[in-house]
Amino acid sequence: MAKLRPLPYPYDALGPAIDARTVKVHHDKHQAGYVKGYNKTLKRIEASQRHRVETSGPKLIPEMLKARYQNLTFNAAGIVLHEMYWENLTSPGQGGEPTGRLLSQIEQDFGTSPVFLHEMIDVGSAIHGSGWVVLAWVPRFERLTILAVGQHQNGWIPGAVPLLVIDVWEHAYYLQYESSRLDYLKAIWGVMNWHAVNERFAHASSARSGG
Ligand code: MN3
Repeated sequence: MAKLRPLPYPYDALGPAIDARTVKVHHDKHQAGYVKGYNKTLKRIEASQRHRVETSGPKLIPEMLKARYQNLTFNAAGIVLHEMYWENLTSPGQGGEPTGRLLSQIEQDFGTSPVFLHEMIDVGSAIHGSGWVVLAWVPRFERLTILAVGQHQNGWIPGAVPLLVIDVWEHAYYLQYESSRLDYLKAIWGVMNWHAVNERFAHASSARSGG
C-alpha cells in the first residue's frame, strides 16, 4: 500500500510564486487522492488475483481488468510525479542554477539555457487539458528532451529519466492564477530547485556507463 509522502517544506515555502493555499490543496487533497486511488485499485486487483487462485476462473471481464490496471498506472504515475514535483521546488533564492554537466547538456541539446526555458514554457502552455511538461534524459539517445505528458502516464519514452517535472493540471495553479497557466509557468522558475535537478542528472547520466 502507498502512503502520502509529506511535503519537504511548509505550505508557504513556495510563495509568492505558488501560494500556501494552492500548495495545501494540491498536496493534501489532490496528491492524497492519487494515494487513495492507488490503494483502492490495488486491493481490487489483488482480490481478482485471489479469485483466480481460488477458483481458477476470472472474476472480471478482460475490459474491466484492463481498466483496473490502467487506473493503477494513472494513480501510480500521479504519486511519483507529485513527489518529484515538490522535490523540484524550493523557496525563492534557494534553488541555484543549472551547472556543470547539466548546463553543458542543456546547451548541447537546446542551444542555450534561455531557449530551453522558453521551450518548456511553450510546450507546457500548449498541453490540452491535464498533464505535465517534463525535462527528461533519454539514455538510449544520450539526449535531453521535453515530454508533453498527458494526464500522468501518457507520452513517456521507455527508459527516459524525468529530471524536472511541472504539473500543468488546473489544480496546480487555478486557485492563484485562475485561467492564466502561462503566468504560473513563468513564475515557477523562481522557485525551481536546480540543486535537485543537477543531482538527478548526474545520477541518471552516470548510470548509462554501467549499461
Ligand atoms: Mn497535481
